[in-house]
Amino acid sequence: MEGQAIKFGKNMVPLADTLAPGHSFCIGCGEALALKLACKALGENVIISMATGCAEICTSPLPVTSWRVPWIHTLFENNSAVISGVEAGSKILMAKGKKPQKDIKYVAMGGDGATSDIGLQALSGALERGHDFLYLCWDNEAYMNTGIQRSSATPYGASTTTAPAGKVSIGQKTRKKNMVEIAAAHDIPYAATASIGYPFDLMNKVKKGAETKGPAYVHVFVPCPTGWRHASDMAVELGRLAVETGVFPLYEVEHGRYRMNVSPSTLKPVEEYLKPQGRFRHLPEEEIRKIQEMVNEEYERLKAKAAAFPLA
Ligand SMILES: Cc1ncc(C[n+]2csc(CCOP(=O)(O)OP(=O)(O)O)c2C)c(N)n1
Ligand code: SF4
Repeated sequence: MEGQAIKFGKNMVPLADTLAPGHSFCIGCGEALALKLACKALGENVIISMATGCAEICTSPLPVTSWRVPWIHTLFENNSAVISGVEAGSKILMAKGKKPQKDIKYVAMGGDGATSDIGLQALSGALERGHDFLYLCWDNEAYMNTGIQRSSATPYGASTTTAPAGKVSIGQKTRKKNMVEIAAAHDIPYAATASIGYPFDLMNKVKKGAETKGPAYVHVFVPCPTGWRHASDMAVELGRLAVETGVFPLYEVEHGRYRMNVSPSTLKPVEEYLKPQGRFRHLPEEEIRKIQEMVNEEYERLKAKAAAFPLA
């Protein structure tokens, strides 16, 4: 099945299905959809290391597993160190003429907590050493697996169990850490954002990242009905609205040069994205206005960088 695909409109969908049906993700989970799409794009010749989190727990409840490819469960802290070792070790074996001989892709995956907080040091080390691997971050904007605790990727104003909205607080008071810029600051050959609202763009970026020689990083936006308190049929729509409002722009960075992939002539009001989500429902008008200003400012900054340092 490796390499085979079927036509869907003007796009091709890989037949590879290395994540078997049968898992325990919540109904309507955006992370489950992103994982399925990424696995299709990655194909069969892949070794995956995965930090603890929803994607790990929901695909490997012992004694069963959904994985049809070599897959390693790692700690948060050592995910990128583990894939570095797998890549370096198997390349030495191949140089000595031993199996595996195929063109294997090395992929590490983790949630936003695993990536932007606890696993950041090992990830930075692996990017800096220049290992030939792809890192995929599933960004549902909190530590969801253990009960919706805030992470450094939780956006301003969101209510979580450890930064709850109430009489004395509006919820998260800090701004979302920009992981793509941190990855790109290592001057790696490929860094990008993707969203489940744009599934073909997502698959293309995962494929491109996996085929890049050297380190690649793709940050994937995955709405979470349980943690964001949105309807279970809204994950894909919110994945689109985040892009259309400028909350989560789609772009690529190659050695410091930028390309915006979707740039609407006018952005939709941020309120359209915030309103369907229970985690933002407490926000008064002035806070929504403040979020709109933050989004406008960050979007303009990104556009300026893309204009000043464009990708050919
Ligand atoms: C060092 C460490 N701290 C805490 C935990 C407990 N823990 C397991 S899964 C998890 C949440 C993972 O969150 P994230 O990485 O954002 O992925 P998600 O579940 O949201 O997909 C936590 C805190 C742990 N396993 N290791
Ligand atoms: S908590 Fe959120 S990310 Fe985790 S399985 Fe449920 S919907 Fe998916």
